[in-house]
Amino acid sequence: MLSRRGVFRLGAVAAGAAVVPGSAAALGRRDRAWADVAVPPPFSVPLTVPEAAVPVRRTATTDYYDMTIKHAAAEILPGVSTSIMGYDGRFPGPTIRAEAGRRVVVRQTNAMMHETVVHLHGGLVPPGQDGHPADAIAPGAQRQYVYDNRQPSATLWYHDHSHHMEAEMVFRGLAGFYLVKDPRERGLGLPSGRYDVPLMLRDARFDEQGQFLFEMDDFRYRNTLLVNGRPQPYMRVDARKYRLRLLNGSNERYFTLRLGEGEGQGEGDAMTVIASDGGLLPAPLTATSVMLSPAERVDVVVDFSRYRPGTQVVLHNTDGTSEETTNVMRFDVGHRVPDFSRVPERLGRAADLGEAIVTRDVNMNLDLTIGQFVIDGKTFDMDRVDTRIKRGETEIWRVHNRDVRPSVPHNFHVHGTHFQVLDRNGQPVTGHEAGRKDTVAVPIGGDVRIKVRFDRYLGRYLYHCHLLDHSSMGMMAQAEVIG
Ligand SMILES: [Cu+2]
Repeated sequence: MLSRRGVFRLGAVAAGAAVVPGSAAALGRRDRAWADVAVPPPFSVPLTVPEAAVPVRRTATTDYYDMTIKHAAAEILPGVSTSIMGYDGRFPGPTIRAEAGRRVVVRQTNAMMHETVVHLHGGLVPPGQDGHPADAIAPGAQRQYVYDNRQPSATLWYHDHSHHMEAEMVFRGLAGFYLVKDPRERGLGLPSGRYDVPLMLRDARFDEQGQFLFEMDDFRYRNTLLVNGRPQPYMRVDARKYRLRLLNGSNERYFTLRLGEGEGQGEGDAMTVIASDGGLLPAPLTATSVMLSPAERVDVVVDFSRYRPGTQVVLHNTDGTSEETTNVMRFDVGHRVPDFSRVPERLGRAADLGEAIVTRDVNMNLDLTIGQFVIDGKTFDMDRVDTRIKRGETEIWRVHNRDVRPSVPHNFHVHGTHFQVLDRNGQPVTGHEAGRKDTVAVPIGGDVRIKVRFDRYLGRYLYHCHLLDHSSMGMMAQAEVIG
């Protein structure tokens, strides 16, 4: 049964983001009466889990994968074929499961008409493997990415990073999970196998024909929530513990996630937070809600055995402003099954980043005179180095969001390392944000201090806002790590 989705409602503002004068969002605000494609009612479509990528060859040290980046069709809305861009034509892309210390080589063939480049988000890889926009794969060409996986267990993802085009290309489907597992994690006894479930949360906008409709910065109209490419799905779960790897794969939407029966009012049910962007936390934490800005990840363990079989538990987005944007997915609790998994008191280890030697300021804002987003007054230029940083030296970066009027949220992503968030608006961060991060929310008019150190490779790494429409419109810069 399909229901016609309602027209745009005033107040359906994603993430408190601004209407930018002259932007598509501002223009669209005039009562534009368009008919959207039929979107199914919430929780009527089963969740699917992205299929695992299968190596074409395995040696003693290395797993080799072949992927083709291509235009394809996906059934996202029931009975509707939507054109997508996909890794192996999948939406989302296949999940790569990597072993720490064991090399992964991915040969990417670009079968599209556009150039593309693949970034491993959260990967501690040399600049040449990081997917810099200068390293684009031309249509018809191939590129081999070598990932050494010299990093602990973590939920990473790979996605397009094309110059000025990453927003649209990720929106159209160029994203997939990349999960690293280390021997230490194997000994912990966390839920694994089919009880370890990656969930890519994002929004989308469809036209009347059920095709993706991408307009720059029109987040207000991206009101269809997808989990692993399915609209507001349900998932049958056993009454036992699950590890849920939550990734915000949206371009611009923020999620504040709560779990509970009913309408999602009041305090959420407890989730055990075990990991952030950079990997396992030192110790598990209990949270009743988690906030994720675009590209952030959090791994939680949820024990469904505390619910009676037959209970329907909803993952709510309390940042949502309508039924469409508050109901993310539903877990339908089944029978109790034996559960030998556990969440031990000690989980991961993170190296101390030491005392900072250098302090820098990074300023992010919308420059209304040029209608572009800037960092320290400049739009991205791939031939310009914005910051030089000595390898092995610890720095504190004060990242400022200067956009108060109009108010625009931003976040901050650094390639090539994991940082520690010291504080936001002077207050220490808590929960998953206290773990190692590669992306952090920077509130309107606020600032975030992070402690950063590049230990590994020399060369150029990007830093940028991960509201991808902003980075596509210039909000990106690069650091050169020097010896
Ligand atoms: Cu931004």
